[in-house]
Amino acid sequence: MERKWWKEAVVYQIYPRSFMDSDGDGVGDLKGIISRLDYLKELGVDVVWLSPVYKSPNDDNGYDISDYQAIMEEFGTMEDFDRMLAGMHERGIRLVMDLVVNHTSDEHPWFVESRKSKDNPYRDYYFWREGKEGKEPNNWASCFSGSAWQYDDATDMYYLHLFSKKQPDLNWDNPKVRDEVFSMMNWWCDKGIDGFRMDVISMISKKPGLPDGELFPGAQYAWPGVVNGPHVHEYLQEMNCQVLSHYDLMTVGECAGVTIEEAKKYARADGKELSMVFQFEHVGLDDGRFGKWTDRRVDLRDFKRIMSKWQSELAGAAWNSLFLGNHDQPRSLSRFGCDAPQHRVMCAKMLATCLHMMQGTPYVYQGEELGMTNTPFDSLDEVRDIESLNAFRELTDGGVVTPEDMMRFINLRGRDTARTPMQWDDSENAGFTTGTPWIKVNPNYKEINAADQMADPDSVFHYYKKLIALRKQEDVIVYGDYQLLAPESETLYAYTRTLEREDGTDELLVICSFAGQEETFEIPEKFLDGEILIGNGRRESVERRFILAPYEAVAILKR
Ligand code: TEU
Repeated sequence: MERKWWKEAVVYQIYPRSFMDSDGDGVGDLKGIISRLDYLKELGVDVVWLSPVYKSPNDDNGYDISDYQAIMEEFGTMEDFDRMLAGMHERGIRLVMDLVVNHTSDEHPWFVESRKSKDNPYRDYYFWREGKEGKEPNNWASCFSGSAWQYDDATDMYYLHLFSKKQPDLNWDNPKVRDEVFSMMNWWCDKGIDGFRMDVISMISKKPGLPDGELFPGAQYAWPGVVNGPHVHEYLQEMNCQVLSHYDLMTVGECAGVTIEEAKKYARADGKELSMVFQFEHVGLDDGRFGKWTDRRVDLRDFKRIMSKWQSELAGAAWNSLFLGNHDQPRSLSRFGCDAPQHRVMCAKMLATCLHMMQGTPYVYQGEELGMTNTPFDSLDEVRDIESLNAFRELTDGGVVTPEDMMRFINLRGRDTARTPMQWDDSENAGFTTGTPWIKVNPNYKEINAADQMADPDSVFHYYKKLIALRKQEDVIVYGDYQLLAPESETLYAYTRTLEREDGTDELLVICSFAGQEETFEIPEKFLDGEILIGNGRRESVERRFILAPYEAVAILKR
């Protein structure tokens, strides 16, 4: 497979609002990021994915942009941005910006103009439709509850918003919209950034006529069925031609609903669209009747099946991304592992081993390298996320879920659980701010923080540092073929990676126990003379029969 820098990289996601506050207003900012660049260098990450820092009214914490070429006041200035970018590049760290162009803020000048009149030159930058029999133009649901249409009395019409009503969808079928977006992207690339993470990019092409979706029994609105639309690849190839192909970039498409076949188009090896995509099948395994609002746990056999499918079926055709958490997901340790104090450290290292030994570009979400856990919210007034607040109202008002159960689900699956401040040290507010943080700090910051872990060679932080270094050291981790072992096991995830080299074959065996009790594993004959590359236990040598400690992980390399 062709070598590319972004195939060999490890990406670190910064959610700027909660990363580091430099001026005591309780909100993270660019100067705060600058003050922590040496931490990122120490960890060894190659790329930073920076969630949006553009001017925004913050209805969806920056994913509602009112000026793509200005920095949100709370985060600082464009000069701060330039200093941050220079500081990253001086340390050999690349910067990937979050591109949110399926929608803008309703306070973006384009939309302010568009809503003024039906014949405004910007009218067709968005989707405006007449109502039907006094109702919305179709039955589409918003991802943030309710209808995907908002009535606007200025022109007695509705506009489309797949997310909040302050996030009107851009009409990508309008070539003027595409040209405006490409011009803005070139402006950022000319500033020297190194790529884009493309927010809900699989939704930008809607079916002609915006047809109704399939209504489930009892539902008032339907999933819009807008992913992988009729022109999405055409528009991305145009973007590649107008922007991406002119720079040495890494691009990752956030593609809810993407299939293997679609991923082979989005992340095609010939580079005519994107470098890679985020697929979401593994983080949908524990969904239930009300989507994410459940207390279901992921079944390991399902997890292995999905991860193995993406490892095996993309191989050679397109490149994988690897993630267990981000700013939209609960903390991976709490969701996929066990965050109980007696198991937390072992389990965090095990999950990291399981993910980072796979083929694809790994993403570390801020705090994951410390084994940070879900933050508990005692009441709704501690919750900040519009998705959770809207869902609470919709599901409890409707009487389908009790407020107590909904708070439980918010604590298990709500986005705020992973959006609380980065835990830097054991001082007040975990060293994140000298002010009042915009959202509560996880009470466990005295037990889980960066300062303690940087001083402890056995910490989760130093384990991640070793994993990240190994990816640079061993080509088999990046380019080796994947093969699942023991698919039927409900507690063990074991797989191999194999790389043919000119002078031999490297083979890696990865064994991860997801069990809270001892498990046994028979080591295949060929690995008996291998070396332990990394492990979270005290194991020194390879025996035929491993008695794995709870949440033990080990990777054995045979050259
Ligand atoms: O998320 C897309 C998306 O589908 C989210 O709604 C996510 O899957 C869901 O919240 C999981 O419960 C992107 C951004 O990552 C997210 O932060 C934004 O809120 C959203 O788009 C709108 O821009």
